[in-house]
Amino acid sequence: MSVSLSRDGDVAVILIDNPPVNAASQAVRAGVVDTLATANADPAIAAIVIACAGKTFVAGADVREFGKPPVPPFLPDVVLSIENSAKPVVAAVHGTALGGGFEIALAAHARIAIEDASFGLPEVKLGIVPGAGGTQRLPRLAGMVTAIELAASGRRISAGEAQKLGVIDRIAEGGLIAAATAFARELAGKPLRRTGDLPVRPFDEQQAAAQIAAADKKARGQISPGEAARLVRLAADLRLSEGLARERAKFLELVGSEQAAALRYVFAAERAAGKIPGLEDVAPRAIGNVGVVGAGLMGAGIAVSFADAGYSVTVVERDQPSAEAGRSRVESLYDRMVKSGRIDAAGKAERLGRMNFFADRAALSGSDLVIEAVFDDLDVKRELFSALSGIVRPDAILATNTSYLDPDAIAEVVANPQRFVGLHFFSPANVMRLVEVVRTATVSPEVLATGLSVVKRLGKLGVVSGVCEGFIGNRIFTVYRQHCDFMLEEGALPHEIDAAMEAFGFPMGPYAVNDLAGLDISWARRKRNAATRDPSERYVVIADRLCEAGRFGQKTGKGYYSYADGRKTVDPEVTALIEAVSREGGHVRRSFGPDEIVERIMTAIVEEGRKILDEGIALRASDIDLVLINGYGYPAWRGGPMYQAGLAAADAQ
Ligand code: T1G
Repeated sequence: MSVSLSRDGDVAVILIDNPPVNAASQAVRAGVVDTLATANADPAIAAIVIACAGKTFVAGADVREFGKPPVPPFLPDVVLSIENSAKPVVAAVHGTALGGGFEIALAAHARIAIEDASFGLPEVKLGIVPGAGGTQRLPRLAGMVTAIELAASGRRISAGEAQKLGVIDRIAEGGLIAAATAFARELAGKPLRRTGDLPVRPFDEQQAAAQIAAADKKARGQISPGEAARLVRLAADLRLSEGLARERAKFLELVGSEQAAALRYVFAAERAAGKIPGLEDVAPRAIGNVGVVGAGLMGAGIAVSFADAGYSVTVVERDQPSAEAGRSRVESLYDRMVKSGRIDAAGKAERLGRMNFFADRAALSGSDLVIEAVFDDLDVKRELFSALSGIVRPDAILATNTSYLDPDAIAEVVANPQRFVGLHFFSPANVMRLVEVVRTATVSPEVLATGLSVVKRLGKLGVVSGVCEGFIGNRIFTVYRQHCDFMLEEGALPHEIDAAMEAFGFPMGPYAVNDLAGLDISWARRKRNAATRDPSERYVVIADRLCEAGRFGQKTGKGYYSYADGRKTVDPEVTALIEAVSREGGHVRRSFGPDEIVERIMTAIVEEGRKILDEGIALRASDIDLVLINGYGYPAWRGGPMYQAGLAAADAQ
């Protein structure tokens, strides 16, 4: 039974039970309509509670029904039957009330939740808009400007924020169902407050318009965020029925769109990424204390990620001044979060309270997992892991964050190398979702499963990669950059390539990214590898020439672009240098249009992706797309290069 009805005196409790996330499947929708009708027809019932069993309130429409012919009752009708119930309906929320789940709660006459419940309209992340009243009811409770931002971003809000906004009425102290039942009983016999009848409170037109414009700009070519924002704005101008009709029409239009299909693929790909053949029955180990060696930019970001997820964190640096510098780097990360409103001062103190900073590696002796983010040099890493082997417990997991070194060469110095794994974070580590979980030759299934489980608890996306130079992401990004440099030699200019890739949907073009990261880092690597470079391979010297001229990017005020007075501008010196290198290479320069630039790059990426699949470095093509989306800003609403080449559709079903 997906939906059951029980009675607690004069209150009916409708309980939805559709594991794993109580998605609003057809059976759930029909069950809610039937039990609601039964409760309304029962003279002994004065009020109604809608609640869910299992780990969460309804987490949305059943995404597995998308792309199939819709079967009634449709969710908007279910939601209307709740709002039009003659008896008060209280939504009792735990876990995540998302999408259609939130819309069910919004249509109830009151809402009560437990402290750690959350609410959101993530439909835009699936390339659609809320389709069961969310765009019309949320502004009637939360206010116009907030509702626009929430619908366009898909952001989740906590029960506390929801209560502050007036979206929920109470936070349950003690048992949720009991509290909801008592609340429903209080409402019995009183006039019903129907959300749809509430007016939209006066709001600042300019702020609303600015939020809508921001939604379009931030979407970088994705349609749904701006459409959701504009639907919310309509709630102030139209009657509820008209607004609902407009919302439904837009939902039906977008649900069949290419962008929605691509984003559903990405949703399925993310869930497939965590399913590793052979690990189905392997239980990950419980991890309590995490040691982080190195508190530079990367190490500090990693330490913050673990503290944010509730782990206790032991940070170790080489000496006391460095440990103090690491602590202040972490504090400044938290100060920025407090400033942005992401956490409050108490949240900062709570997280910092979970972190300790030392200058002595012996402090790691009690850690369950130790990860390092020290200088990416093999000798430095080998010395560290050899020392750690004698400090941590024999079963403590040891992880390297290396980007380019061979983890198996590090594993050689690790006692019990089956407990050694790669966890390759992307910078800034406390922001970027992607972590490549690198499967070394010796890692045990339990440690690999634990690595994936830890990454998931960090709220990040773990993708398993085999061992090769650069793993999945940097290996593909290296090829991407090579082909950009080839085009520079053949006639294109940095700003043309950047403009083409930004129009395609990347937040930044490759040359602007390089100037931001600094050209000197990869220059040092190229110089380290110069002796072993294959002379038959085409090598472009443009970047070396820029570095030789001291043009390291933003940090030196000039790189591929110049940054005089902080503005990025095309630099004729760079154009002249590129033309000189072209002449030296005997190239006849020609112009490149944006479509050819994108086509050339995508072809190269897909070609490298095929090799990565053939070599078994990636388990499935959709993993490659996830790495590019979550590590390099590839626009998710396009699905990914492998998806677009028709190589991944089947992988992530
Ligand atoms: N429908 C069907 N299955 C779902 C699902 C959904 N909405 N959400 C999750 N699952 C499955 C998932 O595939 C996996 O299955 C299992 O549940 C655990 O998921 C009209 C139209 C709820 C926060 O976008 O954000 O409502 O792989 O690994 O990490 O306006 O799932 O085990 O077989 O992610 O604990 C809007 C999407 C839909 C929410 C739980 N709702 N889901 O995270 O578990 S559109 C969403 C999530 C909509 C209305 C519109 C997360 C979660 P399997 P999981 P988790």
